Amino acid sequence: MAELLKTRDAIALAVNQALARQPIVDLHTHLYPPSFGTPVANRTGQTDPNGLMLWGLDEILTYHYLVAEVFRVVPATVLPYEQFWKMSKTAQADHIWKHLFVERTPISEACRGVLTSLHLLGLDVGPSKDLRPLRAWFAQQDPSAYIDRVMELANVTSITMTNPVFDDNERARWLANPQVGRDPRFKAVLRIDPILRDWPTAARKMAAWGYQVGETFEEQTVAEAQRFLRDWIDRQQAIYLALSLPPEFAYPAPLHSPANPLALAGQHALEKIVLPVCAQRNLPFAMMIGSRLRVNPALGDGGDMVGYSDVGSVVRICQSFPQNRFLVTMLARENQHELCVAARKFGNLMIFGCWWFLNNPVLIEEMTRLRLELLGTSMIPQHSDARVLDQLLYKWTHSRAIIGKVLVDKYVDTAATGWPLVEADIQQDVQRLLQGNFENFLRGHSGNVSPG
Ligand code: RAT
Ligand code: ZN
Repeated sequence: MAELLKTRDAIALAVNQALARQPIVDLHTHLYPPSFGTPVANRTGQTDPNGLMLWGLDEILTYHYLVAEVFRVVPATVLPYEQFWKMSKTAQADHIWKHLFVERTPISEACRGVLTSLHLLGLDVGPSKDLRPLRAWFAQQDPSAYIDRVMELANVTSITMTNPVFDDNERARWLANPQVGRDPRFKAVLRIDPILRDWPTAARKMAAWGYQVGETFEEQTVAEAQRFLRDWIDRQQAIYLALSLPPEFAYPAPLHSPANPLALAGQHALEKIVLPVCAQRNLPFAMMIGSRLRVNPALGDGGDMVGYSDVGSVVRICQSFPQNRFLVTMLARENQHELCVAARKFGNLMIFGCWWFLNNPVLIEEMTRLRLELLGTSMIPQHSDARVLDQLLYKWTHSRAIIGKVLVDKYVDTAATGWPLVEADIQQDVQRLLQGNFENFLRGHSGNVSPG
C-alpha cells in the first residue's frame, strides 16, 4: 500500500518533487533553433544580423517588457525613442541595466526574471554589477550546446515555436532550407494573423506567391487559400495553427463594425479557409485574444495594450465548430472567470497559459487557483512566451513555484476530507498539467466532457 499523504509538509514535499521532475512541454514560445541564424556573438564565430535565435545577456536585457519599463524612468522627452533604437544592442542593454538594475532595485517581474536566469546559470553579478565578464562568458557559448544546457536547467523537453508565415525574413528561411525546422528540440506552429486580421493584405500576398487568391471568397479563392495553408503545414510540420486577436474580435462579425472594418472578411476566412483545413488535418487552432497592437508604436513590440474581450464569441465558435479543437488564452484578467466557465461547456476548448501581462506572480496564482477550482486538472496552466532562450529559466522557475504553492493548498483541502491521497496521484496530475493535456489535445483527445 502506498503511503497516504496527510500533512501539509508531506504533501508539499511530494508536490515539489513531482514538479521538479516533470519535464515541460512549452506550448507557446517565440524561440528558434540555430538553423534560423543568430545575431548573437558566439564561439562558432557565425552570426547573422537578421537571425531569429535570440539568447544571451544583451537579448534578455533588451526584452520588450524591459524596454517599456526603462521608458518609464528615462522618458522619451529625455531619450527620444528613435535615439534609443539607433543605439547598438549592447548600448541599449547597458542603458536598461543602469537605470533599472543599478539606479533602482530590480523588483519588477521582468527585472527579477533577468536575475533568476543569470543566477541559475551561475552568473551572479556581485557587488560590482559589472556586465563585462558576463558578456565574455556568453560570447564563449556554442548556440546549440547552450540550448541543451538551458533546456536541461529549466527541465523543458520540447519548445514550441511561433512561425509567422507572412513574415518575409522567416518565410525566406523555410523556403531556402527545407531542413530549417527539423531540430528535434523544437516544434513548429503555423502563425497566420493577417488571414483573419487583414484579409486584403493576406490575399494579395498569397496571390503574389503563386496562389489564385482574390479578395472575395469565391470557390477558387477558398480552394487556393486552403492549399496555401496545407502547403505550409506540410513544410513546417506544424502541430497547430495560431494567431492573436484584438479585444473587439467578435463571432459572428458585427454587421457594422467601425472599430474593425475587416471583421466580416475575417469571419469568412475563419469559416471557409482556416477551420476546414484545421479539421481536415486534425490540428487545433489557437486563438490568443485581447491584444491591442501598437497603442504606442514607438515602443516596438513593447507598444501593445491589453483590452477586455468577448468570451461569448469563443463560446459561439466552440459551439458552431464541434469538429475543430481550440486552444485559447485571453489577455485581460477580467476575462479569466468567464473563460473558465466556457471551458466547462466545451470539450473542444482547451485554455492555456498566463499570457504576457498576466505572467506575473500575483495573477499566475489567482488564475491557477481559479482554473483548478473550476476545471480540476483539465487545463494547461502555463506557457512561457519566451522570446529569448534564457527566459525559459526564469519563466518556468517562477511559474513552477506558484503552481506548486496552489497545488499544495488544493491537496491539503482534499486530504482534509479523509481522501486517500498518494504520491502517484500528484505525479499524474502534474504530468497532465505540464505535458499530458497539451499532447493529448494535439492527438485529438479533448478528454474533457462537460461537467455541467
Ligand atoms: O508576449 C509577447 O512577447 C508578445 O509580444 C506577443 O508575441 C504575443 O505573445 C503573441 O504571440 O502575439
Ligand atoms: Zn507569444
